[in-house]
Amino acid sequence: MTAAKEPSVSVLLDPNWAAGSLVEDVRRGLSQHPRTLPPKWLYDNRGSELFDEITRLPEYYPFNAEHAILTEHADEIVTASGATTLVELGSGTSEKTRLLLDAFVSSGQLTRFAPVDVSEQTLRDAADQIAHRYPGLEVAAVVGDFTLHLAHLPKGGRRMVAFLGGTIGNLYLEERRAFLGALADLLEPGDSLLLGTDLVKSADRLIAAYNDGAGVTDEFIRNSLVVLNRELGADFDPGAFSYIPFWDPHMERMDMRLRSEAPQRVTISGADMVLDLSVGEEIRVEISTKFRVSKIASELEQAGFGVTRVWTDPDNEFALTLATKP
Ligand code: AVJ
Repeated sequence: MTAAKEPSVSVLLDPNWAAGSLVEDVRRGLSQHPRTLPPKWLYDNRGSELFDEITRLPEYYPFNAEHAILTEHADEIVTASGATTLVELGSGTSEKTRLLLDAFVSSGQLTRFAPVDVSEQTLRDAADQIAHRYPGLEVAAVVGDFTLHLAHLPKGGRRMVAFLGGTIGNLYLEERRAFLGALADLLEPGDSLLLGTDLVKSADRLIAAYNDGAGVTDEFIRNSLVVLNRELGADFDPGAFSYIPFWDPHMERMDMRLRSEAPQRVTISGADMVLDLSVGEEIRVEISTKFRVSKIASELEQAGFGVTRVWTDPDNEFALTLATKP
């Protein structure tokens, strides 16, 4: 038996969010129409806990659908990738990744796991657990933003970059294009991307998944205001907003907003902003784009990947695509 190695953790994100890109993001986003907050700032410690709770909600099918694909096909994915290093972007608790790691470990081909996430505590906990569960595996965690810190991903070996959960759906088309293009540029021939995407389905099922009966998603989205209050000394009253999730059939995406229930003035001192919100005015906190298999393939090919294989769950709710750098 090899003893568990301590995971290494590199911190690329300033632990003081207000000193980093949060201020810029907030200034830019809140002066747009509709006013917008980038979803990555949802994942403070509380937000990461709430998201973890979301994955256990009966209505939140994407987690279970992707889990089913990995349970069924992890061995094929591992073999098709031929990877010796697994990088995971937006790894969170890396819960589903264990299915991949199990298959990798039994194949004997994996030597290194590099999870990347903005939430430092969640990442440290996940890295510790994984290092203990897979002794002999080198765990090199990165506290960073996958849209900014791609150049710092570990190099060498054959890499598979897993980007699971449908998180790519949080990005707008232009952002997806930039992200996939940058990723394709820095990968070496033979490296691959395992991309999880939620698929277009009935509006009822989608809305239920983002408007759960227990109100966890509402609290998760509302937590964005708590983050701004704490990090930027803002004075949002989260209770003065209501949570409005809706399906945009034209853009084929869920759109999650907070609506001001009263005329209110909000001061965000750390961003030097005063917002006058009218009754009914909305702040978009997150989008979650849903895909068709043909659209995934064309976006990947435009970025410079070749599609190696696509797996879906039996109900066709979710897809995992393995795309390879030629
Ligand atoms: C983590 C981005 C994949 O879009 O489904 C869940 C986040 N937001 N419920 C998603 C989320 C509200 C989730 N992703």
